[in-house]
Amino acid sequence: NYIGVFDSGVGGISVLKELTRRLPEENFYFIGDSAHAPYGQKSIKEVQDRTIEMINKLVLRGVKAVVIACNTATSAAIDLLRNVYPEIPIIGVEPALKPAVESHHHVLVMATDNTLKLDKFHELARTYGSNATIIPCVCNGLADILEAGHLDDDVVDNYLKEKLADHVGHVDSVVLGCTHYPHVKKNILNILGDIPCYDGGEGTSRQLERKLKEFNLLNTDEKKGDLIFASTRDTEEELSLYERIYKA
Ligand code: DGN
Repeated sequence: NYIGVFDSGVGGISVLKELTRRLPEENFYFIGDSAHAPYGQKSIKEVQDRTIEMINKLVLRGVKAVVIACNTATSAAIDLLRNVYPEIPIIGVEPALKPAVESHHHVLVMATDNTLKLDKFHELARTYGSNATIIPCVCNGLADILEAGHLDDDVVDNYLKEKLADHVGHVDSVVLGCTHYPHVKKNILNILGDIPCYDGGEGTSRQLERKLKEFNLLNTDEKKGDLIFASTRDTEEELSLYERIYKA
């Protein structure tokens, strides 16, 4: 009676935090594909293949629902996965443009190359772009830095300072369109200033709750609130990084 949550690596843990906060009685099985991270610059076919392999692992464990806690994998593979597993609710994550454009005019969207290239983002930008200027910011390499365990140090800050320099003072809000980036939200806002910041975690947790209710899948077992971490880089060091990030 577990919900499977998947990301290319540690990013999905930012979504997992929202999921366990909203649904504390559910049991979660989180798996990161750290051995093959990052997904941001892989070919679309490679991302699809990796995503299918990872979801197969979750399905083999008998999960009742799947959360793809990765913008890149959602954009590249969610339609495909829903065709392969029509009987399992599969929930994805997407850049939170909608809430951002409601009250802002210059919206910076930080994400991977693939996410900003794929149709999903272009559809979102078409839908919400008439209300605001959407400014894409490809952050290749940032997920790798976080995968390497740099969470709050000069490596992160130097990357962000360079990447965001041109935008400081020119944007009034920021969307974190990669699930890795909420882990360094504080560092991002230190540079951009104290502007509103949106990510897809909360929307995804609301969507999961809706689906569990719709499919009558809310947990009724005695066992509640369990959380298991797994990784394709199955070392003690990796799993303790996952736990450290979850608790941060
Ligand atoms: N965390 C993933 C995302 O939300 O797009 C991908 C990061 C990566 O693998 N580059």
